[in-house]
Amino acid sequence: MKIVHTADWHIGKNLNDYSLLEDQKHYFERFIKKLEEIKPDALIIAGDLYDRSIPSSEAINLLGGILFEIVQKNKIETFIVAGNHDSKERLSFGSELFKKSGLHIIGNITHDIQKITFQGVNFYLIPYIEPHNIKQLYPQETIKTHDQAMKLYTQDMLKNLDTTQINILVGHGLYGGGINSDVSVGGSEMIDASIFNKFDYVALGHLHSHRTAGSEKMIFAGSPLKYSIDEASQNKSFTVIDIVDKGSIHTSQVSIEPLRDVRIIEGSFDYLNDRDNFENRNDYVFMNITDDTIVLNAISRLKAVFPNIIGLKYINLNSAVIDGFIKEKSHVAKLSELDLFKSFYLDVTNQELDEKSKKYIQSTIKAVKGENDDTD
Ligand SMILES: [Mn+2]
Repeated sequence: MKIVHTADWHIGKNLNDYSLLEDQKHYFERFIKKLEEIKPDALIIAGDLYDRSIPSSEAINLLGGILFEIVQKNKIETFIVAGNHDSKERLSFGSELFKKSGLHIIGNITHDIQKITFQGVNFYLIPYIEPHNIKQLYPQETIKTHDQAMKLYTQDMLKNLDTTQINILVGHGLYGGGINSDVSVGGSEMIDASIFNKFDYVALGHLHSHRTAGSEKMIFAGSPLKYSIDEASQNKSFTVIDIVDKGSIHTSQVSIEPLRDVRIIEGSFDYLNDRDNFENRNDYVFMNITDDTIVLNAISRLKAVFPNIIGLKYINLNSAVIDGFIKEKSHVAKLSELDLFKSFYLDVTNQELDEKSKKYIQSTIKAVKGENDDTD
């Protein structure tokens, strides 16, 4: 059996002020083409399908279209659990109906863990859980951490696990802590992944980089695209699991070229501001500016070269320069809103605010502050 494992789609996500919907459309067109080549029997999406618990209509339409292509047109049995970004209830809409089409969505947390046997392989599906979700099922127990919650929630399932069969666990959360784990984050959200040692494969979501959570068969698929500047250096991929038989399971990674990359570039303002120095200027770029003085309106000037700039940082400013800048601007705290705007206008345009505009700004300020407008 061949299974594709992916997670953390975050459909509808914005990167700073930019909607990534176009990037996601581009990605998933290619993703579906890859599935048509790979021809997996099953697809696992391990949580965080949407970026928000109430997704936009554009995001819902995009996901609906993708799932139709995968489940209906390509007949790939699809297993989905809700992540912490998804609304469990909303994601569960129609799930009973969809089952018959080969789409299994587990959003709500039920007393018994959902087990679906498909082509002789058992899929155990656990959505993202918070301790209070499990407290509702076991009111008499004291549950403080995610680890305690998961141990309690899975104890019956683990007791009854038939280890002569092929068992796959699907989960979303901060699993890790094993000897071979790349995940060494502490805190109350951490779940000891070793409780799933007896599974043949553990398909995880939550962490956005591809990595293991305790052993090479416990894998975070990672997000399809770079969703923050912290992910700029990550290689994005999805995982293909080839199950020959129990004890013979192989995994490999498949990458898709994004419409726009997310990357960090470094140089002097003059270097960064010269379009001839760069290709792929539509990428989402963060600038590390090496100048030791502040450049006026740097971000709006750089936006002309890099329309999707997501931020900048001066990495060589010495504290004397910063102190001077703060001192120079320290009077602004004492200015009235109108004087503040006048000073801003002068900074940006090099012109004084004219009388007509001044009146307009005055009445706008009053309106915002909820005062009566008596300027007319
Ligand atoms: Mn998550």
